[in-house]
Amino acid sequence: MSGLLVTGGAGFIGSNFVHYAVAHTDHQIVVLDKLTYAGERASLSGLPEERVRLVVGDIADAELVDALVADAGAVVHYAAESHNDNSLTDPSPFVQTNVVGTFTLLEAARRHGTRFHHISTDEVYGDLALDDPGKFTPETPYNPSSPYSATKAGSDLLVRAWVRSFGLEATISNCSNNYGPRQHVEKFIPRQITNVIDGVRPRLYGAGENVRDWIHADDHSSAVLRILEAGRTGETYLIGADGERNNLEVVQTILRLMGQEPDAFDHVTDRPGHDLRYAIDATKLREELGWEPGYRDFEAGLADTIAWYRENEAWWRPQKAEAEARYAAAGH
Ligand code: NAD
Ligand code: TDX
Repeated sequence: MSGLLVTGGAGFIGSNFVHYAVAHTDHQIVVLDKLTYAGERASLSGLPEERVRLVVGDIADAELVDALVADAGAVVHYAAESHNDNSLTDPSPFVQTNVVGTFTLLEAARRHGTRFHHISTDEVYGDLALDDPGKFTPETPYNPSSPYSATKAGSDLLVRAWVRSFGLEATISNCSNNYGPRQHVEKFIPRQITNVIDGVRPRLYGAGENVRDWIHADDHSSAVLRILEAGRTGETYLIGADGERNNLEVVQTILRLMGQEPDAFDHVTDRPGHDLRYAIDATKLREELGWEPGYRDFEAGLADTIAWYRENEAWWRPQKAEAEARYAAAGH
C-alpha cells in the first residue's frame, strides 16, 4: 500500500489528513477533489510537490476514477457534501456525491482489487437522549435523521455490501464532530470564531442544549492511519475522544477565549429535526488497534484553532459572506 488516493483531500478533514500523512508516513498521495464551495486549493499549500498531487475532478466521473484507482495502493474516501443545513435546503448534491460518488469509487476498487477505507460519521446512528447514559457502538442500529446523514448511511451500507458480495477489502470509520484548522466557516465552531473576529455575536440554534462529541481533526487522522495499517476487512471502527459538550458551553468557551462577555451571543431559529446528542464509544479502536487521541484538552485545542483563524483570515474571508447569506435566507 504505497500510494494513497485521498478523495476530498482539499476539504477540512481530508486536507488535515494529507498534512498529517505527509508528516507521519512515507505515502505518496494523489488527492481527487472537485473543489466545490467547500474545497480549497490553499488547504494543500506548503506540502512537498514530490509527495502530493491534486487532481481536480468528480468522484462520480467513472472514467477518471477508474484511472486513478488503477494506480492507487489504497483509497481513503473523504469526499462528500458534508453540511446538514445545506442538505435541508437542497438534498440533491448529497445523493449524487455521497451515494452515486461512493458507488463509482467502489466499482473501480472492485475492478482493480484495491484496498478501500470509507470515512463516515456518527450521525448515521441518529441521536441519543440528553440523559441517556449510553453511547454509540458499532452495533447501534442505523437511524439517520437528515438528508446528509441518510446519504452517509446509504454509502456505508454500499461499502458493507461490496465487502460481503464482492470480497472488497474495505473498512469503515464513523467519527464524531471534528474541529481544528481549515474547517469551512459554515460549520459551528469556525462560524462563531469568525463572527467574533468580525464583531458579530455568535448564533446558537435553539437553547444550545444539543451535545456534540468533539475530536481534533489530527486525532481523526491518526485513527484513520491506524485502521489503514491494522484494521480488519469488513469491520467498522468508531472514532471519538470522549469530548462531549453542549453547544452553549462551546459558544461560551469561545467567547471567554476571545475576551468577550459570556452572554454576548444570540439564540436563533433551531435546525429542523436537530439531533439532540452524539456520543462515541471508541473501545474497539482503542483495544483492538491500540489507538489513543493526542489532544486531551479541548480548550487548548480550541485556543489553537482560534489562533489559526486569527492568523489565516486570507484563507476564510472569501467564504464568509456567502455562508452568512445562506444562513440569513434560512433564518439562522
Ligand atoms: P468538507 O465539506 O470540508 O470537504 C469535502 C470535500 O469534498 C471538499 O474538498 C469538496 O470539494 C470535496 N467534494 C465534494 N463533492 C465532491 C465530488 N463530487 N467529487 C470530488 N470531491 C468532492 O467536509 P469535511 O467536514 O472535511 O468531511 C469530510 C468527510 O468526513 C465527509 O465524508 C464527512 O461525512 C466525514 N465526517 C465529517 C465530520 C465533521 O465533523 N466534519 C465528522 C465525521 C465524519
Ligand atoms: O450557527 C450555528 N449554531 C449552532 O448552534 C451552527 C452552524 C450550528 N449550530 C449547532 C448545530 C449542531 O448542534 O452546532 C452543532 C454543530 O453543528 P455543525 O457544525 O453544523 O455540525 P453537525 O450538524 O453536528 O455535523 C458535523 O458533525 C458530523 C459535520 O458537519 C458533519 O459532516 C459530521 O458528519
